[in-house]
Amino acid sequence: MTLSARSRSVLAIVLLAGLLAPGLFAQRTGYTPEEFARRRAALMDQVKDGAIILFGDASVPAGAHFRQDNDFFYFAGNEDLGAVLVLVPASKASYLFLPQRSAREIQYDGPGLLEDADGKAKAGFADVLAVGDLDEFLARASGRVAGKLYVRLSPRDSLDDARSETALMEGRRARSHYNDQLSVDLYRIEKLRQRYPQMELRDIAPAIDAMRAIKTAEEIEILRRNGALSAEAVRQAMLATRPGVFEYELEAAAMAVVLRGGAKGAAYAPIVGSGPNSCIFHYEKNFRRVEAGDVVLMDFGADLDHLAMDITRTWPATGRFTDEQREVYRIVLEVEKACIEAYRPGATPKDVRDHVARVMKAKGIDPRGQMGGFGHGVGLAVHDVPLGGVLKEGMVFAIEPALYYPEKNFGVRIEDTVLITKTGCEVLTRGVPKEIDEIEALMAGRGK
Ligand SMILES: [Mn+2]
Repeated sequence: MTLSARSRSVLAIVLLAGLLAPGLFAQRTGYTPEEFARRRAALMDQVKDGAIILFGDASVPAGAHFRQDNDFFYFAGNEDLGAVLVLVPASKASYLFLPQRSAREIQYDGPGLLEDADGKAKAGFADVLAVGDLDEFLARASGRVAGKLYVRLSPRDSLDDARSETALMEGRRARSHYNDQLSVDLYRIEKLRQRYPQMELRDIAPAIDAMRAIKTAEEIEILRRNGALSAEAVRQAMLATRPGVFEYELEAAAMAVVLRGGAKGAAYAPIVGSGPNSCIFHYEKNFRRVEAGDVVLMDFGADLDHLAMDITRTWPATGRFTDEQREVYRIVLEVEKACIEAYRPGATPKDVRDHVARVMKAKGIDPRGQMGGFGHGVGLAVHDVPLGGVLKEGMVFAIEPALYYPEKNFGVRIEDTVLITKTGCEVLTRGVPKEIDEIEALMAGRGK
């Protein structure tokens, strides 16, 4: 890494960000313990019998903040390493199992829930127990669980991969027989089958997905704040753009805003593609110097309170689109806005496509193959749980039409994250301009 130039620009931008929108940074969001207790009760109401077992993650990835397994966090609200959550619907009781740690481990990593008497009482568990006692607990509970263990048999999702994408990555990893060992999730399933051959293992993921698809009031508050924070981040990247700037400086401008706003980081590796890189869907090297005549395509969102956000904007390096860029930009923008108009409870992908087709026809615009439809859900994962074929109030979607012209060294993608409301949708990421004249006016005022 070229440390000196890079760290100097990060520092300058952090100092700059200190002057901005204090309201956005002074707020705090988060969850109450009651939120997780409500979710556990709702899952037990769906499942009714057996025991539900959810495993937390047991290790911290290298060089990163710890971020708990999504499904475990959604119900446990706990970020201790190596934790296991057990719910017993027959008695409506939930138990958290935690590893017992030495004084030295606690000295290094800080106290967890086992060491926190107040926290234990507030978290609403029937008991917090040592993870070494889990099998004894399950043996004692076997009479009450009717021979059924509900565990996650479907793949996990992660911060930036959907369940299906995790499975895809696992498949790719296993291409070589040197790498085809079972994942920790599959190992746990095998272990449960070996230890409890008399028990029937059932997949809890569909019940979890049905809940995660509809955002709660606390989640909506966090998502609104993340929408505003992530939008401000992209706006600052726009303001920092000029010919000669490095792509990574624009990443730094955005990161400074979201870190200062209390986000754990980006929800995925920030994509800052200038010129030819704007045509690479998941470009994240961000090391090119931006040239006059380029567009910059930035795809960015923060990870705030365990919820992701997803925005893409495309803007001209000089602050003025060329005629050709402007023409393509307008098509993508009109498709995106027509999608937003059509997002309301009850709408299907076909309804959205039909509306886009009608709008484009009325405006005399050839959408060049961009037809709209549904994007992807956004929540604990950037590519969140599957949301089915009909929009419902409380769902959150990213809408992301795009057109790419690699032979002309530019592509345009415009993406907003929206919350489905009673009557339509609320654009959570509206704080960053997308109209051509708004972008050009903002950039005209940015100084040289
Ligand atoms: Mn997206």
